[in-house]
Amino acid sequence: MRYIELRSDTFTKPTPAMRKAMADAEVGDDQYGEDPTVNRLEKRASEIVGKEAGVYVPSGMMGNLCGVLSQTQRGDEVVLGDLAHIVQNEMGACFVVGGVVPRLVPNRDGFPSLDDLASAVRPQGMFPRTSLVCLENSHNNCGGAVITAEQTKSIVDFAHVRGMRVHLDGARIFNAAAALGVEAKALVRDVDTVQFCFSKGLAAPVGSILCGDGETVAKARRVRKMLGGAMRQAGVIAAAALVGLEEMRDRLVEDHRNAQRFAQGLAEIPGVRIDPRRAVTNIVSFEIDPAVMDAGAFQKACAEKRLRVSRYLGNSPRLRAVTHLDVTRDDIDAALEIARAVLIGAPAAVTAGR
Ligand code: TLP
Repeated sequence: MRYIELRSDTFTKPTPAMRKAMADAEVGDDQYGEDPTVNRLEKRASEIVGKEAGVYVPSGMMGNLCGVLSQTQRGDEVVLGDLAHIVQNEMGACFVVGGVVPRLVPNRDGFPSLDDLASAVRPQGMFPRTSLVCLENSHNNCGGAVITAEQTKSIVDFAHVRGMRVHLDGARIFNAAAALGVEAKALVRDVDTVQFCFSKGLAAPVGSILCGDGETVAKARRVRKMLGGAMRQAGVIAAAALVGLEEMRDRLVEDHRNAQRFAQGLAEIPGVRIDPRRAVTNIVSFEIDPAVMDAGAFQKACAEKRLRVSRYLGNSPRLRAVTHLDVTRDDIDAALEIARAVLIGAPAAVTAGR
């Protein structure tokens, strides 16, 4: 019996079309710029998001690292929302490896307010230089919240007049675009760099890309190599990413419908705390009333019934369910049955050994 896998959209398996494309991929040495499939992916991906150039990287984390390190110097400050994936989930890589200092502002529904930003930017003089602002769309740790092109522009305008650049962690930018009913291009038009992932909703097995102007991407290519990430016959994996890019964007709305169905179903289960209106993309964030059951115990009991959900930030009371290609509407209904059975069968305040 299979699991209903809602821990992440990173769990998708390559489709038959992806496997065929991988088997047939034309390859070369990417470090010499001679892998035709990687070159095609970089060209097509940058075209789709309306940027001049792109560099294929093994992971979203490396995309963020390349984006941040190619636009900052050691000792610079980088303004980030306190719930940003870069801050919470990336081992502090930008700060440790890049030597930049995080200047955190509160995340308000997925993006920092202009007032918070204004107070984060240092006056010139004996202070660190604030050179970069990072945004995230959709926002993982804010339950898949999205920011509009106008909201993005207001932050970018603010940053640019102060000489700062803006990097967007767009790991799930196509989910944000689908939720807002706009092209991804519109959402990234104003930012200087954007990284997005092929390995999440687009269902490819490996890889992300950093896109931006030619000069910044050329710098990022050097950063990628410094990080140990220049690749050789990467066309084998880039081929699957190309299939994801062309075939998966239009179906993300289905994942969003499933997420909404799950959120609404959860809202009807006593003991679940959720506002289904906030599930606008493929991420559902919810809590279990601790008087009914501890979040860890709920997660464990669900897993025993073959439903897997994840826990935000390792051990927070918030749980996360992510829909994707390998989750059907029937799976969602079955998942709701499991959640209901676990909670209704729960003796008061069950706690899991952590
Ligand atoms: N996020 C993963 C986990 O790390 C939490 C997931 O399952 O959602 N930016 C954002 C907004 C992300 O959600 C992720 C992955 C990344 C960057 C990093 O991508 P990878 O895992 O490819 O390095």
